[in-house]
Amino acid sequence: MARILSGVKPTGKMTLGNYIGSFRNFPSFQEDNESYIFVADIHALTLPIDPANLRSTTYDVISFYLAAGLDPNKTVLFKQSDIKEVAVLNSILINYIYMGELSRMTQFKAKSAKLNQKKIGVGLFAYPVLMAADIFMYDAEIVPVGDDQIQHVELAHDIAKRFNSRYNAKLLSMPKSVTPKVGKRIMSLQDPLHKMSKSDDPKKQKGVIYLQDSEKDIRKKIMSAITDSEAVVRFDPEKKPGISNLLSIYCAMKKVEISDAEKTFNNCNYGVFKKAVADAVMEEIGPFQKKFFAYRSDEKKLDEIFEQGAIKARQAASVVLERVKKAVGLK
Ligand code: AQP
Repeated sequence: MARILSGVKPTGKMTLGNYIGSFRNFPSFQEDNESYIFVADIHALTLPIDPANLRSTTYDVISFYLAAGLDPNKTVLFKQSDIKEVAVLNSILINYIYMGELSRMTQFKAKSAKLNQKKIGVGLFAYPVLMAADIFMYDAEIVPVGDDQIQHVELAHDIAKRFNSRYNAKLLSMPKSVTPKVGKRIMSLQDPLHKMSKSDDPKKQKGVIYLQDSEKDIRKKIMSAITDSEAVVRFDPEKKPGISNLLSIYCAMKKVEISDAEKTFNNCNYGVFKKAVADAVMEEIGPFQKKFFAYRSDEKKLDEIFEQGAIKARQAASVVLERVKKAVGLK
């Protein structure tokens, strides 16, 4: 039995990348572990976001969690901003991490490069500190994430080591990330060297499968995915990024090995292969979408789940905060 923690930022329409890399995997942890899954709404403020969009997307994310199979009786489901303790822990931790460490974070470099250099928020820079606070707040040891978040979990591990050794006690958990075997980084269908992201600019949206897209749009996006001229279905992310990405999507959906899929599509043309990928996606995403819309239609029920989750999460959080406050001399 381990403590599990993960979350998703409600920053826009969720993508197939978020689904495969992240919340699709959460339910597998809830049977034999203590599982804490949250909507990272404070993290969503690290880049400009419209308030109405943030409110609505917060409900979307919890509905996706429920549709993926998370059960509020087995998993503590909550909203990050409901846990006041995390703000205090964040303010403490921020003194135990160095500017150089944060500057090296790949995600900060990628996201800040897209902004006006004079308007890069401190919140974006310090994002990994709040993420570490989220992890420590519930004594989490396992953090299921996609590939792009591994570096942040490693940093949290380093902060815990430093903090625990400074006070010579086991005050913070030492987290490890877990990523899915296939699909830990789903790439854009139009630009397969870049990650499929929910905040991709509107011109790039043809390369992004949104979980709320219609079947027609999903099929169209897959059928027009960028490939290559070799006409061989083979996994080679360097030489064949488009086909390799489609193979990852197919294997994640069908839960098969890449080598088996390569055999299945041996001698197939790309049109036939793409159709099989689209069928595999719709087989899983079609029923998932129906469940999502059913949960999403009842905001009152979703509020109740958030309220109940916050009570349980704050109980766990207050234990950790007391421990840390005493250790550093705030109590
Ligand atoms: N393309 C992806 N492939 C696999 N996993 C992915 N994740 C995101 N994109 C992919 C995983 O989804 C979880 C939640 O991500 P997040 O919303 O908290 O932030 P993110 O990693 O920054 O995701 P996006 O879609 O790129 O969001 P924006 O555009 O708002 O910054 C994480 O576990 C992530 O690894």
